[in-house]
Amino acid sequence: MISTSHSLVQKITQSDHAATARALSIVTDEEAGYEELSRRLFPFSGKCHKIGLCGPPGSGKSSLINELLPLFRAQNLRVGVLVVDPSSAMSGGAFLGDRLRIQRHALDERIFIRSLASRGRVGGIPASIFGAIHVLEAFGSDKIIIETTGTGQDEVDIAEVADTVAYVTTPSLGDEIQAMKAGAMEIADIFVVNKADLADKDKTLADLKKALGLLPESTNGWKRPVLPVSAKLNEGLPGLLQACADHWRHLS
Ligand SMILES: Nc1nc2c(ncn2[C@@H]2O[C@H](COP(=O)(O)OP(=O)(O)OP(=O)(O)O)[C@@H](O)[C@H]2O)c(=O)[nH]1
Ligand SMILES: [Mg+2]
Repeated sequence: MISTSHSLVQKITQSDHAATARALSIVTDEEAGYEELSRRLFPFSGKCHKIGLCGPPGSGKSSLINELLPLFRAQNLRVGVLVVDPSSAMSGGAFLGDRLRIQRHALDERIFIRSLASRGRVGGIPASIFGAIHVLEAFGSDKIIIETTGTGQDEVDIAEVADTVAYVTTPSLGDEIQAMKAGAMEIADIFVVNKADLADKDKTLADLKKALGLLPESTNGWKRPVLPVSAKLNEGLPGLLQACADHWRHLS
């Protein structure tokens, strides 16, 4: 078993997609040997920038990832994507949609995409996400994007997992801002109003900025930007990428 995980890790570091997929199954399903594998993966951890995209179902997180991937690739970055899959908690084809939307990138050898079953609550982030991240770090990811509907009330907080948390809302969810859980407001480093091609965008932006004004200043001096974007029209994406990079620089 020891030699198996040794050669598996070697292959992962050579960006072998099959080995990476195999290792992800071992750590997320806690198959035999997962502890040994996790131990061997650990030295690769901690260097890569983890970006969490959270927000209500249908706000366009997967669509945004789909548009962000080519921008990361243009910067010659290697990217891992983990989608916390709500379809195990809700019936329906939510993940199928994600998959169809994102899968054209799966042919790119510098991009690795994987879904993880959510546990318990809808969008609840499974503890196995930490192991999955270690695998994608060994794969050489410069960025790991984690998509989840979960925010601050889940088994694992997205803020515990990601360095940068972007909260994605939309104009059509305007009322949601009033109802937005305090946790979600507080953990986000970047606010994204997607579907800015829709009417009501200005009201949503204003509501969000007002709500943010009521929050205490972030302790580390970071000013949380509110960014209108449209995944559909491919507008505002470079600004979102820049905000993620700025936040990462701010942290380090
Ligand atoms: N008008 C408009 N529609 C969009 C935009 N971005 C995404 N959509 C649509 O919104 C719907 C949901 O998009 P997804 O990307 O699947 O949203 P999601 O947040 O990943 O959804 P879940 O994974 O189910 O939580 C799809 O029908 C998209 O085509 C946008 O910028 N403008
Ligand atoms: Mg999605």
